[in-house]
Amino acid sequence: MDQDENQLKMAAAASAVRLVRDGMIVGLGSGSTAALAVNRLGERVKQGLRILGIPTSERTAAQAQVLGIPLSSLAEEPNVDITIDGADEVEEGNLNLVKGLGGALLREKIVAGASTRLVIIIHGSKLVGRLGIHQPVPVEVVPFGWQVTARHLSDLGAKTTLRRNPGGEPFRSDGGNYIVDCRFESSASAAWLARRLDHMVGVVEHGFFIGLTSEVHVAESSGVRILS
Ligand code: DER
Repeated sequence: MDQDENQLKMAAAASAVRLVRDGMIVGLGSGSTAALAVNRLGERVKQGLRILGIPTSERTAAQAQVLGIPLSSLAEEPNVDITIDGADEVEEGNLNLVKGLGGALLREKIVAGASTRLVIIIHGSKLVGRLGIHQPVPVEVVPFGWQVTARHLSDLGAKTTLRRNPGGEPFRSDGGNYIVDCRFESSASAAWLARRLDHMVGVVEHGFFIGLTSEVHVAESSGVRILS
């Protein structure tokens, strides 16, 4: 990552973390931009901020523990005040998202859905006119019969690739599932595709986040713009 991009990610992260107040239950996102927000929250906790974090991945949980951020779970705290997370693409106009290139989409979506306020932090190049054109849409699938599920995804118009680790074995999510990255070449809308994926057998969850976002903090060289 170049220095400029990192600076932008830090600016977006800092802008969102300013919204966190004493006593809040805070969803902790996953990915490199969310990790910068977790770092900033860790600094504020050291200065006396009292929060409980709900991590969206094992990696984020480990990071928060090292930083001394007290953690809880949705079992104990089912109502999350604010979640700060990154995104792979944000559609201008409706703030629908594609998430999951980091592989944590299922827990991210569960925490997002339990949150009063979902704040997305990105740099400007992630704003798009239409979702799924530049990045594939990650779809988390049950390993059993994944080839059949991939065929259903192809029938929906996707060019599918099973995500693999550098060693060649299939990538597994924190939940032990596979991820099929889908490039949709049809002109179908994200909302329509999301509804079809919601009902596809073998699909655990997909990376379209429709109607969940409260606001997006977009860092650009001119400053941080807030879209809501
Ligand atoms: O949702 C995700 O998995 C994403 O990859 C996301 O949070 C963005 O990650 P990034 O900040 O590392 O680009």
